[in-house]
Amino acid sequence: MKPIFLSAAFIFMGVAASAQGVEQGRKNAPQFRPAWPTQTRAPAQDSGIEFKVDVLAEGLETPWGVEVLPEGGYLVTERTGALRMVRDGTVSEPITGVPDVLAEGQGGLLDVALAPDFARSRVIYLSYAKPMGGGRSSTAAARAVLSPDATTLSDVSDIFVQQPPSRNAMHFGSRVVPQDGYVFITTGEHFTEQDRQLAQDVGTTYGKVVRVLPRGGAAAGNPFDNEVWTLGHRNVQGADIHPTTGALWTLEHGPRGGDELNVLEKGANYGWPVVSYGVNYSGSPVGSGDARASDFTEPRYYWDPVIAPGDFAFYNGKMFPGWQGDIIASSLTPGGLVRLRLKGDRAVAEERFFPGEIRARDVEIDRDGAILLLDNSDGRLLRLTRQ
Ligand SMILES: [Ca+2]
Ligand SMILES: [Ca+2]
Repeated sequence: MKPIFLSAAFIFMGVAASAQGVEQGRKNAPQFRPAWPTQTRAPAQDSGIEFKVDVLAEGLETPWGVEVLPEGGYLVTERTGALRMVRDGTVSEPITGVPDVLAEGQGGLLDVALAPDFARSRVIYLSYAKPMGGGRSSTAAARAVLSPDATTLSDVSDIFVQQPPSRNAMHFGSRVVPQDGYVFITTGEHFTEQDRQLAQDVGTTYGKVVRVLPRGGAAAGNPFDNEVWTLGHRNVQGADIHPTTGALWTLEHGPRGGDELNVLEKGANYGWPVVSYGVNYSGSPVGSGDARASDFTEPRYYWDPVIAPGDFAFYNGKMFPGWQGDIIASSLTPGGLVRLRLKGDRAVAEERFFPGEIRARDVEIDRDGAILLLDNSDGRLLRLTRQ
């Protein structure tokens, strides 16, 4: 492991807490007011943490997902299609048996996650962009069994394939969150004005979070008697289970402004592409031109300008005891880590680390409470510990 050096925590005006949010520039949609004062730009907080950063692996090709193995080591996906093991300073050859992926646009091999009974079953789940013929693709998720020596996948089968396939290799999501008895998979809506409308259509799986059985098929108790759990999402690349309520929380990419933290409730509609706290990349209004409407569930937090969230975790480790239950999110733009202090389901403070220095696609908590980050631009797996 070799250490690298990143600047210390972003400190706002040198004070421990401020009534103002972190320094982040002008809003793209200043006409929108939050539904409550800390729904965006919660007061900045400096927890005084200095990280030591070790490089566990480098030279990875567009790394997208990382997972901690109970026996030590890390599984890492590369968006170009390889699943590898990082252990003791070495990066393995590609693990065989990974499904074919469409590695175009934003597509490719995406997330990797362990089944709750992995220690006994060796079952893992992958999400990926599945080639569907005719230049089309779908977000998909597969179940597989990892060999004891972590060189091979066997018994590989899809548990979810998004419908209908799209010609637009954009906005695939996707994270996989396995639970006992079912698996959550987050998706996207393939970006275009036409495709995004399907985020409101519960007969399709664009712009949805789905809940399926561990071997595929709609889970019992789903709200629409199909795979759909929630609707009205744009491009959901962050997901984790709340440590006390057991609810799935998600982070999704907004347009220009309007990245959202959502608490998922069975059957709820999160509004895209009808309402958004951001505007289209062209500057034109999204949908109705409003940020909210009574039919739609409000985000618990939003960012404008965006943080471009890769993933997040509820912090549960021992290394940073003051952060228990906080949201630790990875940011692609401006980059680095974003920490949200929560009270119930609302944010009360925000902190940033390493903006502009790491294009962080994924974040995980290591077995000892260290924070793992995948640096998407430099192909590195980083481990952050207390200095
Ligand atoms: Ca929304
Ligand atoms: Ca993650």
